[in-house]
This record gives sequence, C-alpha cells and structure tokens, in this order.
Amino acid sequence: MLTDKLMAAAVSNEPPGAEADEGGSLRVRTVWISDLHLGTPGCQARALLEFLREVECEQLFLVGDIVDGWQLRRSWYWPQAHNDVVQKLLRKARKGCRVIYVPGNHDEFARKYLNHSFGGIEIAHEWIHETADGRKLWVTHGDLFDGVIQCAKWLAYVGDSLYEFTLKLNRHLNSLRARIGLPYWSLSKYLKLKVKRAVSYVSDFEEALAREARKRGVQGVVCGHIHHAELRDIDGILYANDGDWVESLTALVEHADGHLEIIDWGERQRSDVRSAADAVAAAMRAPA
Ligand SMILES: [Mn+2]
Repeated sequence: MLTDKLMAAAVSNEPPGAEADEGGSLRVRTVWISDLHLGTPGCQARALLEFLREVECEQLFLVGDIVDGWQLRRSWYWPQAHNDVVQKLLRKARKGCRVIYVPGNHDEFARKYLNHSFGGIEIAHEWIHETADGRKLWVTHGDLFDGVIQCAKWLAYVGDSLYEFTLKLNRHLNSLRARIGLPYWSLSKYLKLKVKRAVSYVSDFEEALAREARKRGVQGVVCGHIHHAELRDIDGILYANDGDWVESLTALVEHADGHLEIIDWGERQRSDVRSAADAVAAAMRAPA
C-alpha cells in the first residue's frame, strides 16, 4: 500500500528541464547519505537537492531512513521537493552512478525488497565497501545495534514523536531566524548535546558498531541512524557516521585516494552567507 503510493509518486511529474543540471563541483569516489526522512516536514529536501546537484560520484549509498514509513502511515506528506529528491536519485542511477540502498528502521518496508533493484537502485540488507586504498568498510543503517530499538519498540515510537515535536519547534524557530536574516541553527542538535544521557547513548551505539565491525573482520563501519555525523577511530576500527538531512545536513564522502571526509553542508551554507555578507561589506567600503 505504502510502496504503491510511493512508486506512483516517484514516476509522476518530473520537473521540466530536470536533466539540464548535471555536472557538479564536488567530485568524489563514493558518497554515503542517510536519515533523509522523506515524507516528513523535518526533511530538508531543498538543501539535499542542492547537495545532490553539486556532488558527482561513482557510488552512492543510501544508508537507511530514506523514506519515513512510520510517519507516512500516520499522515501522508509528500511535497514536490521530496519527489525531486527521488527523481534526482533515480537519475543518478540512470547516468551510471551505482546507487545502493540499505534500508533502516523507518523504511523497514523496503527490507521486503532485498536483493531487488528499483529503477537501477539496488536494495541490500548491508554491504561491504572497499575503499580505493583497500580498506573494507561494513555499511549498515545501525538500528539493529541500537539498544533502545531492540529492547522496546514502543519506547522508540514515543521518542520518535517527541523528536518530531522538537523538529517542529526547530522549524518555527528557524523560519523566524531566516526572517531576521540569521542562518540555520539546529535546536534539536543543541538539545541533544546538552543532555548527558544522550551523549552516553551515542557513545554506546558507536562502540557497539565498532565491536561488530571488528567481529566481522573489516577495518571500519559506515552507518547513520543516530543523526550525529562522526569520523573517528575506536580501538583501531574506523567508525564513520554520515549524519542526517533533518538537522545536521551532513554526508560522508570517499575521495579518489580513499580518504574519507564528512561534508557539513549546513556549515557550507553558513559560510556562503558569511562570505556573501563580507563581499557586500567590502563593496560598501570600496571607494566609489
Ligand atoms: Mn534510523
């Protein structure tokens, strides 16, 4: 039912001239994005579209919670920008980029289609990626190693509603900020960093994934799920989290030589605003 609706939406109305914008400024070997939460008002589809337009890669991983089935089931929300994201992803696949979709908990409906491909997008339970410098990275959304989700699904749902509420507050706050010319700022990210328990939850999650990666005999893990981008060594295992596109606007990329980097798209936007402001200020200072 949900999948039928989504497929119908995805094949409908591609915006005119959509094919014209190929060729971005950010060329990398691999891109990982997750936690887009398409189908919710929290999803920052416009920023994401901008990123997808700029980035060019050989392989693109969608690391789960791409479409939010939990919320779509509660109420249908599917604006044009969300459709544009799906179209953009399908177009990348069509243009020869290998797109691999590893479903998460919010899009667990897609786990029914494992090892199938949809419009050239391959759906897989998990993946082992080999970097250009020969390291093996295990790619998984990460919810299967989240204590809260595994122990009490109802608690995860409650947390989800609270989270939704914070995001709503965040949107209002930021439309106010935008009106008075202030750049985007994440309330929920701020709150999360302020809450000590959240910090231990994050580190527990990170350690659990690093342990599992070691057990599997790989050099690192790439995941999402906790909406907190990170790239660090945990006892000799590379832990990489690509963040999310509801609050932090981050992606993980692999450059041609195999080294990994977190792209902070929100920060780039903020620095664009700053340099535009600087340029204006400089122009005003310049003698006529
Ligand atoms: Mn998740």
